[in-house]
Amino acid sequence: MASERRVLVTGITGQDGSYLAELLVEKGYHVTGMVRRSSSENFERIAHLVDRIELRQGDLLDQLSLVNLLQDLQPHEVYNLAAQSFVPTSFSQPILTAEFTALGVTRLLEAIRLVDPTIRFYQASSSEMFGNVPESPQSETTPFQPRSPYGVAKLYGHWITLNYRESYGLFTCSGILFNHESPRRGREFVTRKIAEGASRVALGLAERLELGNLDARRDWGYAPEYVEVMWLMLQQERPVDYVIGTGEQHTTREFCEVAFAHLGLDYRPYVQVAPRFLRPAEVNSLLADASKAHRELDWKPRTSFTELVQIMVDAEVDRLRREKPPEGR
Ligand code: NAP
Ligand code: F7E
Repeated sequence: MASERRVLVTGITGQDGSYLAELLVEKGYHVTGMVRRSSSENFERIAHLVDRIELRQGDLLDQLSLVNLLQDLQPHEVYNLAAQSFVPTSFSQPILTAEFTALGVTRLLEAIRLVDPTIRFYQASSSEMFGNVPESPQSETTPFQPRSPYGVAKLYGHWITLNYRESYGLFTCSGILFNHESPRRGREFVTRKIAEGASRVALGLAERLELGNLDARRDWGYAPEYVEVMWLMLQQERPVDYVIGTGEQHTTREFCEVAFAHLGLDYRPYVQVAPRFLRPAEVNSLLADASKAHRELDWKPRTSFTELVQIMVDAEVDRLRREKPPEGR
């Protein structure tokens, strides 16, 4: 249909991609997700959506696959959520991280410039770009000082997005999103790891949980609310970048405290620090000043920290109960 809005989402198999696809389907878009070829399918997070979206192969490492996709689909909007997004892996695989997370953005922007410069583009920027923060809270004007190859790669993606706006007049936006979590979070990230670990202890499936830095402070929000802002940014008259977060900060220790308490336990006997989970360089403290988004996009987070932890723990308990073999087997 000529009037149908078409959208391409990279990273659709990830946490945010799955929530964004749900939102865009609800809004009536024709949603195409770009997936990379793998020997086995990895569609767990979008299994409930596969009959309502289209999946097409492409890879941020392969320029021609991006050009062909845009030529075939002629999307009105592109959301670039694909990345190597795990900070510790960026220390062990810094070059691959740069290829995906940094250069991948330029490949996509070049494809847009070549195929259709009217396409609106969203780039998934990150609070990790702030790194060693010079001021707190962090807003759109806070200087960047990244502390990981991931943060450096994201900063490249951020600047190139802005440069294509200024140099070629493309409608490109960066959302500088602080940590956002959900039951669909990858299991290696600390919130999901704590939710799963605490649930395992409570169900008698584990005796302890090993973590790294318990004093790191993060501004954690609820992922389904954060994808709303990605869409909102592309509906504005002009392309503008925004910081998105809750404005509230908690330590990983507090996350443990609330998660175990929700299960009727004191976290202290169960949580141990294991040096292998410490990073070569740590971002100690992140806190968002999202007042510009409140003002201009009328966006505010709705789920509190305690509610977020409880949503994640409840989901883990349910999942583990479903997976647990019946008694006597
Ligand atoms: P995620 O769950 O790790 O998902 C990453 C996605 O990228 C997956 O779909 C993955 O596909 C895809 N991908 C990786 N390399 C690719 C490549 N070479 N070509 C095509 N696709 C590739 O990440 P997320 O938490 O949803 O985050 C979404 C985006 O926001 C990421 O760019 C992340 O860096 C950024 N971000 C996240 C947060 C947060 O707190 N979640 C905060 C700020 C920014 P496979 O399934 O094939 O691996
Ligand atoms: O770590 C500490 C760790 O891996 C959070 C990504 O989505 O958000 C995410 O990056 C904090 C860090 O997320 C463990 O040292 C302690 O201080 O959950 P994380 P992250 O590194 O903040 C940003 C905004 C992104 O853009 C990224 O893509 O928790 N921590 N113990 C631990 N972290 C992990 N993973 N595992 C531990 O055992």
